[in-house]
Amino acid sequence: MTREVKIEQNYRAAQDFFAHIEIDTEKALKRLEKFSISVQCWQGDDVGGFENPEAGLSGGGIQVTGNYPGKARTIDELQQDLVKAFSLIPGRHRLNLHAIYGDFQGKKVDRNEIEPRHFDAWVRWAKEHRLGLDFNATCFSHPLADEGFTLSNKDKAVRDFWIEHVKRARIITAYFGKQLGMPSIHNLWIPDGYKDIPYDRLAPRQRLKESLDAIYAEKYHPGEMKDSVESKLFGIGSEAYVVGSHEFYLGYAIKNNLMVCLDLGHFHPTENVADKISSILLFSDELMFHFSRGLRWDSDHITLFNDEIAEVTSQIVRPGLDRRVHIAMDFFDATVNRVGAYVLGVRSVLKALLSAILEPHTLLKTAEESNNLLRRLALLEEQRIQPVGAVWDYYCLKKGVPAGTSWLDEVQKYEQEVLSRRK
Ligand code: RNT
Ligand code: ZN
Repeated sequence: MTREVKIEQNYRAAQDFFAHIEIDTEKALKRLEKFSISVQCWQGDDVGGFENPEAGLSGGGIQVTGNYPGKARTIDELQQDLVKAFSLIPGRHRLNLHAIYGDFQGKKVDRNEIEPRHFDAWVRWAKEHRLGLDFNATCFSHPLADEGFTLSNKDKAVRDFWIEHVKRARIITAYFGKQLGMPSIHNLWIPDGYKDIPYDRLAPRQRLKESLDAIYAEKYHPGEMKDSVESKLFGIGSEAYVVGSHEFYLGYAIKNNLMVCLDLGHFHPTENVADKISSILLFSDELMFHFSRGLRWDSDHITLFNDEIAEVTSQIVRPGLDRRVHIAMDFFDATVNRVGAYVLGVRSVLKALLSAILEPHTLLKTAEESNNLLRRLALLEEQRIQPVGAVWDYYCLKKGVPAGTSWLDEVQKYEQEVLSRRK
């Protein structure tokens, strides 16, 4: 029996099983297909970017470790790697760019000089591959970020430089949206904070608020561009104080009609980030996520289908918030094949979404409504061993991408034929 036939057979059995818990797997797959994940360009080259090929990541509370061979060094290489990664991920997704990934053609273009034309190579590529685009200002890895403060810097000239950068980043984002005929999201994260205990926690936040007011004074059509702001609990070199905390941005976003961006690695390790969705969305139309995996002090390990992702995806899927929650990926690991990291990370999120869609929703609701709390708990527990994998493999088969772990062979082949030749 061929593997395809086996997958089909397993799927039919799973379909029957899920029908008994009142779940239609065909409908479930149609729902899964509509999730469009924004894939981070920066896993492909360790957040290096193309401003200055010699320089790597510097400053700014994020760090990439590892030196696995074969990282992308040019736009062409990164695009080639992304095409490979997308070919192993079922569904139609998006690319999330950072401002340092422009096509600067060997010229020095400072952050306060970037223009839409520097990103035309990406727009053309996105159109060719039918991908959406999102964007991020890059407020790190720059001499004016080295002292750890950008938009909240004491020096007005430094603040103005970064305000101009973010304004331009929003112009580029709106340009993407217009070019592609669908909204593009601009996310803002800044590294500002202190390594050690501050005396004054208020003044930097006041300055950040003023800088944001200057940036977001410009309004764009939501059909072209939407904004999100990303908080953080602490970073490397900002252990004692981060200006853009969760409370800061939650307040700012709700007052100014922006989205918050919840990065799963930016909260206390035991904090339930999934629980925030149903509260925030009562006061805000939409919400953005950076799916990541926090591990001790690091916030950016490759996503896996772990308990946290399962809870978050359930909190999106159960109340039907599929269109109001935007999912972007944010991890960077340079110790493994980078293309494989993309594939593993995004597929794990899709699996979690599928598993959430395949929960016995009607049975769970009935149990809860009738106060049968033991039944509710038992149903949730049983979900752990339901044949979600059979439905997933079938989905991969239908989408023409490898099922199971057979994508690893493709990644290995690509490493031999392409990545290992990059010296
Ligand atoms: C950093 C934030 C931010 C970055 C990217 C590269 O802690 O998570 O989102 O990872 O902008
Ligand atoms: Zn993030």
